[in-house]
Amino acid sequence: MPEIILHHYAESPFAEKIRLILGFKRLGYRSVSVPMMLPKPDVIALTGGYRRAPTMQIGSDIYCDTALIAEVLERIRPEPSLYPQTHAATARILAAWADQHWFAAGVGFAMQPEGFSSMFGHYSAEHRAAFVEDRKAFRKGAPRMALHVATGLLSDHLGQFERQFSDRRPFLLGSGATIADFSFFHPLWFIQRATAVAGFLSAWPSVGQWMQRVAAFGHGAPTPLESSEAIAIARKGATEALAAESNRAPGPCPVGSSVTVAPTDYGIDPVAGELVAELTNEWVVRRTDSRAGTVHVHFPRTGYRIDSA
Ligand SMILES: N[C@@H](CCC(=O)N[C@@H](CS)C(=O)NCC(=O)O)C(=O)O
Repeated sequence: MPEIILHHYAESPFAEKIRLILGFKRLGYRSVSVPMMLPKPDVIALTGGYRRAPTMQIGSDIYCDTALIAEVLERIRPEPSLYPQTHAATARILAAWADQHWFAAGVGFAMQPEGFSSMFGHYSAEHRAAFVEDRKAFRKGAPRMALHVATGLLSDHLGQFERQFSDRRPFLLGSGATIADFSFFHPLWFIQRATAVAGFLSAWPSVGQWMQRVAAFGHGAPTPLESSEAIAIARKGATEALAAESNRAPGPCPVGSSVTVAPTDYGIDPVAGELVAELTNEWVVRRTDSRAGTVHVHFPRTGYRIDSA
């Protein structure tokens, strides 16, 4: 079993998605606590520019984006599956929709002024102001979902889930949890943490019970690790063997060329390096860092762009 290192912070909804998947799969992992805003020098040493949370590290391989991290965890521990054959496509596509639009609605709702104060009230005024500035720059150019739009979307879809749960299914797609449950859960978890506005969710009690079932998966078995130790592990570790030819899917840039890869939605800081593999839904970029040594940074293709450098 490879040693899994999760770089994350407590308040991050996407990190909560992965912590719960680690619990669902009953996996142990090393837990590195990262800052919730820039500067993040130890994260950047590993990724080369990608600053979003969480990231996952195995030796000298760094995996960006929870969609890819979930696929890698499935490879490591196939059972219980996040993508059971009967729902494999539906669950993945629902999860992708939720990570984009349901997340935007969850943040739009939770971050209304009272929600923001209840979630971040324990931080100093300076920390709160710095956080607001950090997120403005992070989301520059990305549309923000207005509160009334977020409230309308959440209310409509939560009502639909509530009615569907009347058939007593325990999870969104039936008897077992899938990736869709984790992706629909984490934006609602974010709302729960904004205690001043969390009462909104009580209108949908069956959804609340489903949330308890998902939360009950827990967070797996973390043991703490310093970020400097994670960098040392990357420096002396090995990268995983690249996937077989049969799994490869040529894209716009030739393997071996210098490229940049960046998210297409927000936090669009590019990572530069040599493209070493193009898989069906994964790009692998090799880069060398003065502290972390030579690493392979992995991205999903969906939601990311690649350009010749
Ligand atoms: N599509 C990405 C989204 C990740 C994301 O937006 N993470 C948030 C935290 S929940 C983030 O990085 N915020 C800025 C930061 O933490 O620096 C994924 O699935 O991993």
